[in-house]
Amino acid sequence: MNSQVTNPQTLEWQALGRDHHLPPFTDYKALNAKGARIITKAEGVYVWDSEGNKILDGMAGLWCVNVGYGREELVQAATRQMRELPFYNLFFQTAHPPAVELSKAIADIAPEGMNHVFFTGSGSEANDTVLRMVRHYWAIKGQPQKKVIIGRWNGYHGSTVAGVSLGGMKALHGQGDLPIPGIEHIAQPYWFGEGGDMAPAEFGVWAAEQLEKKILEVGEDKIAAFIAEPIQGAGGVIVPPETYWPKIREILAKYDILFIADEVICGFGRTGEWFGSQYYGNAPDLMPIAKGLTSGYIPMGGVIVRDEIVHTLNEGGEFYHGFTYSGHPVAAAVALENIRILREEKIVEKVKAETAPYLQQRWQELADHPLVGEARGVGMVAALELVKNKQTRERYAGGVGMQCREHCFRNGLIMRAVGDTMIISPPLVISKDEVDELVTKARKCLDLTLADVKG
Ligand code: PXG
Repeated sequence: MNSQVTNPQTLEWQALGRDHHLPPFTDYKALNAKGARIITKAEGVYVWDSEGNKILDGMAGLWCVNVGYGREELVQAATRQMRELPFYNLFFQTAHPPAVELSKAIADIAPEGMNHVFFTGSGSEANDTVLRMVRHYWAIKGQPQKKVIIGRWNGYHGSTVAGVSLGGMKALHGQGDLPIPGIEHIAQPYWFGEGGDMAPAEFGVWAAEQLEKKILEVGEDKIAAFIAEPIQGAGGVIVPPETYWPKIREILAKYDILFIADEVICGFGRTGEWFGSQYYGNAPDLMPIAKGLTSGYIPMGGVIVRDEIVHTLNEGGEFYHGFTYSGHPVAAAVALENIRILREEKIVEKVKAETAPYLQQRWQELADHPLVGEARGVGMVAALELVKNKQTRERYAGGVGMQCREHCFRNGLIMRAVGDTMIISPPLVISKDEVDELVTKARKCLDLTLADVKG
């Protein structure tokens, strides 16, 4: 990117980054060779870089800016709260209005029977909380041997020790000697990548049956919980075949284990329902949340907990767990205002009735592109599988996803690449005109990528 730099400040910021900053999920040597793209401001569904380029943010930041950029109400909410009470902790039998009022606001939109929230600073901390909470729950119930948590290969639950362990990304496991003991993984419901000769419906049942197989292998008496994202996000927007969740529900009903639905991406309207679990008709016991909770304006996460678990925790004495910033008053005030905006502007309803059907219809048009093996999506998330051969699903050797992503950036669109799966998750407030712009730019970048490989 240095070759296109015209603003001397860009070079300065890149140098500061190179000399002092260790950014997350980054190959430092590779980044330092070219310099980071510097994002300086944002409004609506657009961000601007330090070179003045206006870019449509097809990823809502990092799956989180649900109400879009530039919402003055959120700025005001944070400012008011900083003046009134910038910090107080919730340890040692204290509370403050934003934390308890936010708990109620979340209970109002959460599935039936989920009326309490434990707050954290992030989605990763939410999953660390979940791990300790479910093991503590079974210990209180006199079954301390129920410790094992079953996750899925290629699931993503964060970057802390528990998050990486619960997640099923082998590259992450390879750094830091993870997973920790007591975590098992089963196949993901990724038909396009792993369905082989099975039809999607058949593969969905097969993938769900892996849960029962694992339960029987490990022993129900040793299993604390099953954790899954309703739709895998970071793994590549993996929308399970329609048969998957009904079969999982059937299996969960047979065994005495808890169900954790990681709603960090699917929560707060992404699917056109408040939570992905509601979209699929699932009834989890615990739901880690983050991202869309504050639309990313300020860090905050949490775990929404089913009443029965809360009743048990009530009998267990002190739960020795919490973070300095659990329920931080400024974050809670922003989250409250964010939920108020989502509700009053009927943003989730609008996604369901208007913009998501439109986005999905326009997205499907990309399926006719020679590079696209599958176009899929739900609500405001979608994916394209880039292939060499549409029939056999054969990929290009060496991959084309990163090339496509680069073309997108250069042409004013942020679309992510997970291998050769291109993914989007735009702000929920994207208009139909902006959807048109997104799809037009995506097609142009597919053309440019195809031209590269045809050379
Ligand atoms: N659960 C899920 C389902 C997530 O997507 C986390 C937990 C962890 O949240 P925090 O707030 O600790 O980051 C996430 C985060 C990507 C990407 O590459 C996705 C996430 C984070 C960073 C990168 O798509 N999701």
